[in-house]
Amino acid sequence: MPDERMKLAVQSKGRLSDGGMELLSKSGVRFAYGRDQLHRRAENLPLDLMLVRDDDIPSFVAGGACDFGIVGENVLYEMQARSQRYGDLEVALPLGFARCTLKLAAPKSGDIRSLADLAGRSIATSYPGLTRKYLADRGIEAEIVEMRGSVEVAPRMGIADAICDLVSSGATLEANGLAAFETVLESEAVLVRRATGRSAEIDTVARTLIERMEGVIASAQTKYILLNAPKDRLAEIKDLL
Ligand code: PRT
Ligand code: ZN
Repeated sequence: MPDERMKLAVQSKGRLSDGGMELLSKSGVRFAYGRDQLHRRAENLPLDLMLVRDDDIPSFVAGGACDFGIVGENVLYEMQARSQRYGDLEVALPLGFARCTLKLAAPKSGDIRSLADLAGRSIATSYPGLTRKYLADRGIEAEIVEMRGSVEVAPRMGIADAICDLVSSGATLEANGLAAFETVLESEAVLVRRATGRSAEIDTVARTLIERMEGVIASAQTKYILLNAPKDRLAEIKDLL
């Protein structure tokens, strides 16, 4: 097809949408203003955004409705742990934002302090696939209680003995009297794609976008510092930096 456009799924509203739109903007992609809640059309690249819930992104990319998506590794690997349908998805580029950690945590006042203490106990989580696999790989048998949200209140409400949830600052755990004791997954936003089955034309557009994103990410990780200093103390300053 002569006018094929790359379709990229981005979260419509939430922690991934601002970071995703900022990265696209810094990568030089300009979008036409429009009232459409679901689509944004790039003006200077053959690229269309599809604005959706983050949980639907792996499914849209796996099914071919979109070519690429911006999603948290936590959601991507959870879907892959749940179903073979997502087996063909791969990370095209780690994006360096929306960093968080999936952690096992339990009430500070209780008797669960380590992985071994979870044997025979119950764990509330929105990540049953990842939690189940993590425990099974380590030979721990525990009951998984699946919850859609507010996982941190489960122990206090007597729903489960422990939780497995995303943590960034740790404030939510602290406010609920919980302490983390094990890291299940370190996560960041990633650009995801199918390993196979894209046209050469879409891959050319994707390569351009990925190269620009790499440039933006690399420059965000370096700092340009100007300072006045005595020459004879340069070695000392370099050590400090
Ligand atoms: O509506 P939609 O389904 O699209 O959005 P959502 O509500 O599912 O997702 P959203 O926007 O909350 O998060 C999107 C993605 O951001 C997640 O899938 C992660 O990849 C990433 N992310 C980064 C986080 C956090 N940090 C985070 N702290 N997602 C959720 N949290 C929650 C966590 O679940 C817990 O409730 O924040 C709380 C803990 O935060 P702290 O700072 O108190 O530790
Ligand atoms: Zn979601």
